[in-house]
Amino acid sequence: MPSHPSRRLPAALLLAALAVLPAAARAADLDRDGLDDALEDALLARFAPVVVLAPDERVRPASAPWLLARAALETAPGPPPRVLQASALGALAALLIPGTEEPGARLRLDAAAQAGSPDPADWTAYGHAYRAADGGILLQYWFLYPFNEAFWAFDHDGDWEHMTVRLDAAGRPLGAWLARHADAQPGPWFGWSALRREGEHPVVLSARGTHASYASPDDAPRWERLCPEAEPARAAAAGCPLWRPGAPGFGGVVNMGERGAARVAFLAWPGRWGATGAFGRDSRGAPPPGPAFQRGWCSEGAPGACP
Ligand SMILES: [Ca+2]
Ligand SMILES: [Ca+2]
Repeated sequence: MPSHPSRRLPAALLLAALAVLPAAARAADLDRDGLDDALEDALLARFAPVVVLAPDERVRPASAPWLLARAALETAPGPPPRVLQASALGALAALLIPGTEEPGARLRLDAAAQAGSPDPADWTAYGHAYRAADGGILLQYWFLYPFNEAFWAFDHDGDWEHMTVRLDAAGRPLGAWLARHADAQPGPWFGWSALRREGEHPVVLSARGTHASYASPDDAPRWERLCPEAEPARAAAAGCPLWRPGAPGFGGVVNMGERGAARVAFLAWPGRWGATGAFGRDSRGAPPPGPAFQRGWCSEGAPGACP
């Protein structure tokens, strides 16, 4: 047993925190990054990817509220620390349980939650739009899979993955970086013409279990298992589930805002998104923190682009 208490406050606290923000989200630049939020939202929807899952994928995507409703929040180890984040989530949690606002805090997922949601209506892509260093705009799409299930030595809860679409100063798409494993800040580059597309939506393949992003079956190392087809109709015919985030029946594209001015409360929470690491063991280090605390968060951004 860990020496620090695990208390269950899943839906009650965390979802209450999530509900705090929408009324304020009507401001033109709520996330204070200098970009009009309506423009951010429109661009994120316009260029959202089509994600092709492996035919035998056992860990499906989820939304943050779906996962938080199926997890306990554990305090950080060590003496009661000071509050580091003043997010709605951190502030609310700190009122109730000192230590939950710390980077060492973490979620503990219900065992059944590791498989993700069987309902595509829960599959939500999380957007992050910000100014690029070259004057364009960058559109990140973060995908939440509750578990990385590949090789036991590398498994962990909280498998946040991402890709980044690059627009030039005129708003034209130039290409995308696809994050995969250690190459995730922002990952290998693919020009727009090198990406398969469905309209203006780039198509990416999500590797089985690891959920790393690839442009085509040939793009992946041999140890990864992908859908053998990247063209959506052929992929569907091959039994590969398709995830079109903004299309009817799916969970949408949610703009998270910026870490210092979040539009969803969970973004500013610095803790880790799970408690299980390699070989199924309890781990404080293997499960990653949320998107805004990963090194790829503001890749290629202009100075001060991500407040
Ligand atoms: Ca903004
Ligand atoms: Ca933004």
